[in-house]
Amino acid sequence: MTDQRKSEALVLVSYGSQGAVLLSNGSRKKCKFRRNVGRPFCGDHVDVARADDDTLVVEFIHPRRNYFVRADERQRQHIIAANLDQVLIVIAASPLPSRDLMERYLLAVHSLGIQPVIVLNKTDLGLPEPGSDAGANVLAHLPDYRSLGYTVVRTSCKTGEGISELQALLKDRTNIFVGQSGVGKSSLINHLLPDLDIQTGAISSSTGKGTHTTTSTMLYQIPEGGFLIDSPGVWEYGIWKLDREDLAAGFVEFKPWLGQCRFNNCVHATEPDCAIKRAVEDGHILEWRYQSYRRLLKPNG
Ligand SMILES: Nc1nc2c(ncn2[C@@H]2O[C@H](COP(=O)(O)OP(=O)(O)OP(=O)(O)O)[C@@H](O)[C@H]2O)c(=O)[nH]1
Ligand SMILES: [Mg+2]
Ligand SMILES: [Zn+2]
Repeated sequence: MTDQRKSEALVLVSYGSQGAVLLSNGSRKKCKFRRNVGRPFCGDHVDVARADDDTLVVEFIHPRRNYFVRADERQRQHIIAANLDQVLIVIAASPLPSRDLMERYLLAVHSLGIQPVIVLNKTDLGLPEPGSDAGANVLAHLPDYRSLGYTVVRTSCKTGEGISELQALLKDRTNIFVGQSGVGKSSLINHLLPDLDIQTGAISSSTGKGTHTTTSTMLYQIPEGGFLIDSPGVWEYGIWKLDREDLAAGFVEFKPWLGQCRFNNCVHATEPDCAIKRAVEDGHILEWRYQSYRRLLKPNG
């Protein structure tokens, strides 16, 4: 390496040993990663240097402010994106959310110390009748999430509902869209950033390929300021093994009662004299949220 000019860059996409970065002059360039430097992820701030053959190489990964992860079946964590200000959890009436999906996402976002935004997309489809289907019930619970203090935005890529409201929430922040496959994350990004040619489900369905359109996490620039990250959809969002405190901390409405149980290691399950259970009985904590907490508690034993 003869040219030692270094510059700061933002990682747009990371494929393991290479990816693409956004340079401070606004250009997007291919970039190689080095094993001894480590793998940068989407949203990472890095220093890059120009090699003899004019390719860029990452020399340093700046410390991460935070990073969003998912866990696989063996509870190993995988970084999806780094340095986020806001996580937008996108759900829709089709495909319906799986049970406890929202609580898993909310726990993950709370663990980053940042605020989630819930986006109900495809409002043009209407809402299913709440009933025995857990997914339909998640949609019916949206007013409850609002009363818990979460921002809930209703959007439609068909009618344009909520797009400008969403735009205002995203501006000047680094945002990531997460959620099940097919809920419309890429479609929303296409609406928000019309100049971007993002592959959407319509393209893949016209070619007869499955519905998993987005295969890698990718960062886009918002012309008015800020960044938007599109992530591949999941069927089930896996959460890692959380300790008792982290789990309860993800349920914001538990807070006033924490520390008031008879046992200080109370997990608010079958223990006597539990302040959380009392709050549920007294109607201060929603029964369905408590049941969700109990289900999430189980894998932790
Ligand atoms: N009716 C309706 N359909 C929508 C809306 N938004 C997206 N879709 C359709 O939903 C399908 C999936 O959209 P995508 O944007 O690819 O979904 P995604 O969340 O990015 O999916 P993955 O990349 O697999 O995670 C496509 O056929 C879209 O046309 C909407 O607001 N209303
Ligand atoms: Mg997508
Ligand atoms: Zn308790």
